[in-house]
Amino acid sequence: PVSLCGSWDMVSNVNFEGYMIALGISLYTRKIALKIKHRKVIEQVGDRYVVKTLSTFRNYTFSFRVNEEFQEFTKGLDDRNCKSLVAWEGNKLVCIQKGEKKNRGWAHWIEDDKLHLELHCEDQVCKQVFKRV
Ligand code: RET
Repeated sequence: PVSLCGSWDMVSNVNFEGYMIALGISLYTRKIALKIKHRKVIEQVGDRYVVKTLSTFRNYTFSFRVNEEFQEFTKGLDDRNCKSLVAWEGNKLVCIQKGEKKNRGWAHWIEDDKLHLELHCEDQVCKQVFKRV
């Protein structure tokens, strides 16, 4: 598939609020998080991916190997521990985040030169689109 690597700037963000509420993120953090644009920086170092979500408010970075379960602590988001697993499903890079929250995970793919990210938790789905910087 097309490489996800590079720097990407947010162009749209649908139902981020619903997703954050499902995660139990505080009103204070939600108010700020809703107003800011995120930049996604995806790097590949050997067989390891590093994904950075950068903003003027807070950053969140994690890294993983595809098909290898890892311990994820969602520091600065909802501060939970997950057992996460990322795998390719066709052209989508799909993550399942097992933990306290049901049906939690995300998927990344490229469509029309844009980076798409769908985040889900419980019954909420957030859809984000990014363009190359
Ligand atoms: C920000 C700002 C502080 C509050 C919240 C944030 C959410 C970040 C999220 C990042 C997800 C990244 C994923 C990347 C996959 O490749 C923007 C750090 C809640 C939800 C899943």
